[in-house]
Amino acid sequence: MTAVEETPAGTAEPVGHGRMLRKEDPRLVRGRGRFVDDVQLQGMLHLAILRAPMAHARIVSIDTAAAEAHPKVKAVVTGEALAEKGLAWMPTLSNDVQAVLATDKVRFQGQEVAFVVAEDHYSARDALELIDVEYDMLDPVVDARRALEPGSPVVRDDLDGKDDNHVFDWETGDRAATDAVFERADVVVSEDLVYPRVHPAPMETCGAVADFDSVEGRLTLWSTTQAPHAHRTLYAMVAGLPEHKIRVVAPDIGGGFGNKVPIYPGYVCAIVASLVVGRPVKWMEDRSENLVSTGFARDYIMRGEIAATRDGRILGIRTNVLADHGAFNAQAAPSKYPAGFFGVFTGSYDIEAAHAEVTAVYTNKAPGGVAYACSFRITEAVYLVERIVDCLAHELEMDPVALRSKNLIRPEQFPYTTRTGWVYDSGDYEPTLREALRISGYDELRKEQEERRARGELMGIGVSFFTEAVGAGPRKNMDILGLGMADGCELRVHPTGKAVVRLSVQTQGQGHETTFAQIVAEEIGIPPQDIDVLHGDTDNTPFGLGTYGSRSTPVSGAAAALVARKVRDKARIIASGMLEANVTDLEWTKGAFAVKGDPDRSVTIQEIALRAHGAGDLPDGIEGGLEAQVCYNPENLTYPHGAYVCVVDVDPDTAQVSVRRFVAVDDCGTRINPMIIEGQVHGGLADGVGMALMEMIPFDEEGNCLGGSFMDYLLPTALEVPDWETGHTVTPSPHHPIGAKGVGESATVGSPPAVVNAVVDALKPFGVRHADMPLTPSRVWDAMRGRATPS
Ligand code: MCN
Ligand code: CUM
Repeated sequence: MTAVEETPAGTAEPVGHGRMLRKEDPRLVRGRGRFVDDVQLQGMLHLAILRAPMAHARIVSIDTAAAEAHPKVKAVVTGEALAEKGLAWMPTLSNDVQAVLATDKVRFQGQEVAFVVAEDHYSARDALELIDVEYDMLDPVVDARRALEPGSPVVRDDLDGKDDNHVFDWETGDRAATDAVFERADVVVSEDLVYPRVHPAPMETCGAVADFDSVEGRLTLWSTTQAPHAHRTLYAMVAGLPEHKIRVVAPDIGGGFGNKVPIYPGYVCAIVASLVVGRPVKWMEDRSENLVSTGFARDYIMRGEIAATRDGRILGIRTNVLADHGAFNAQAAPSKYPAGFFGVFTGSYDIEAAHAEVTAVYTNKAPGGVAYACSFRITEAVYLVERIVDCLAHELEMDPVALRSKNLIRPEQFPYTTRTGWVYDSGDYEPTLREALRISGYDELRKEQEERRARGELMGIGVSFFTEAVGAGPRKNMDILGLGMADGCELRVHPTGKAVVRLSVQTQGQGHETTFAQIVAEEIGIPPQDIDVLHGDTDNTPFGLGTYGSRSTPVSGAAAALVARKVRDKARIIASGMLEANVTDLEWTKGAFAVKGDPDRSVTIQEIALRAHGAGDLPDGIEGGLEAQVCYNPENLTYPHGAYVCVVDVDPDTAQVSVRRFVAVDDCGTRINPMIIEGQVHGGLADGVGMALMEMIPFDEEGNCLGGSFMDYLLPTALEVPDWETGHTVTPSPHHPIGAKGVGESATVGSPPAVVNAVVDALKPFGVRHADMPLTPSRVWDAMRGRATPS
């Protein structure tokens, strides 16, 4: 990256796409961001939640008398009290219900049991200790593999007639056709792969400030949400408040990574508390509460099988998955996709047949699923296919790059319909792979590896190639709880030629205030510095489903480009009046309309804006003002892809893995701000190294969560990651107005298999073909000694 290409925020160039420092940073780096916890309201009270200390127990009684007697306590609320108002249970994003506060039993360690509202945060916390709950211990179901055994404790006996822990069965692809190609294949390779339970762990935990105005009947909720509009609709449905009387504000958000998609009991408790006490109430969870109780990710136990010819032509892939959904099915995914977009598990390869079946179960663990930069379970899908392809390379004694290269979908096959029915919009895979090999110096690396191996050193090279499906989604087949996944966008150009664009999506660090200004700038020629981006306030932005599944650029970004074009169309008509020329005789150059063949006769967008709002006549039928609104319903998802190469060294004496190099070549179509894209990729690669080597939320046999703090749940730091080496190719999306595809999750999705493939490659001298994440020294040590670590 050269400094010359960068433009400091505040200068007039460049207009439109290109490297530009983030407009949000002056505020954030000066400590002037405003996060939920910064909201201070007159008379505000503080809420703290009492959580279950065990995974599974019946509640016998709750004595709140001592807590209520605490001088600073204003209210103590239990599940029973909520039940009287019909608020003890709330719907989840997956059409299940989840307890706001437990009434009958607690179903996971950390579950919400009661809350206290007090004058300050510390008193609220102190008073929790004064609540006396009598529990009757029950056996928990902790291992998903035992959840369906007869006699297993039933987690969800609250559901009518439920006598097992089954959540759903889902399948995709053609079983018979797949079995047939497996029958005739020369080689079949199977492997059991566990994608462990991990956590998005955003820097800012979840929280809310609820302020109910009983005179106006209006609720204002500041909350850590990635989807303010969708949350508002759900609150209206749950609490029975009229939707126009609810305002959800998401101010600055300190990272989301999917963690802030669901509605958590804490938000609902804050709302109830404000309704009951008649004062504003703040709830902010601490780090342990966040790790123990909020949306986890992954927890997929997969069996992968791949069939191929002896010379490395992949014929089919099939897989069988056991998904641990925890105590409530609260995962976020479009309604018709109970396993998210796992259906893209055939990856980037042109194969003959594929089949997958997924069974989901309840266990006594925190609910969630999907979250953590996952593109709706594509993380699991990509890990499966990229690991199993490496296992095949191992069996065939073939170079993993050569094997991939031989099977990649070819450019002329796009749009490509996969064997499970996904239509990849565009792609040109081979150049992306070649670019990654070029940057990494792949052939040289293999030579070096040979030399090192001869000296007894353990160097590994891992490759992954991924295709993602992002930008949910076309209304015809995608919704969340019945809400179509479209996004609105509104653009107002002021008389002086400055503009405000209002989005339905919600940045949590992705830089929307910058890139969306750039998208609009590119279309109407107003410099991005002159365009403010408003988002995160349902009173001031059009409806839309929010930010997750890397959908902002594919959906809302398209809306931003189209709304700008709509304004430009109107500007053209006004310009024709100003220039006394026919609209068809006008030419658009960035920022101005000129008469064709007479470039001196031109008007800038700023001049047009002034005329649009000013005195004097406008062309017939044209109303004043320069504003527009659109709602964009995507035609298809966008399918970014990438090729990654990871180089690791494993210490033969300690089994410690160190990531020496990581090369990432991403293709997200048209690039709006390359610097922000690189930032997104850097962050995602760190996620990937973290998951591959250190992150996991484990449980003991009693269901105690063993990953409840950053002492136990390890996140990668600058010490564990290398200097990232990034590159790119550009294959525009044919259906997106500016050809852009999403990129926010690409690196998190694509990098874990590259790291694991590298570690397994390093262990080749020991005959290792697979080892499960996270590849901690003890697991690598076990793998070197031919022992499986239970996972
Ligand atoms: N971008 C671009 N050109 C493209 C594609 C994207 O310049 N062709 C820019 C976008 O304009 C935007 C950013 O890259 O500023 C990410 O865009 P996109 O891929 O559309 O993803 P979203 O904005 O929808 O962000 C969501 C995605 C998800 S789902 C997770 S999870 C994740 C991620 O973003 N969480 C993040 N990246 C994160 N980054 C930060 N800092 N914090 C999080 O919580
Ligand atoms: Cu699945 S994490 Mo992101 O889609 O918010």
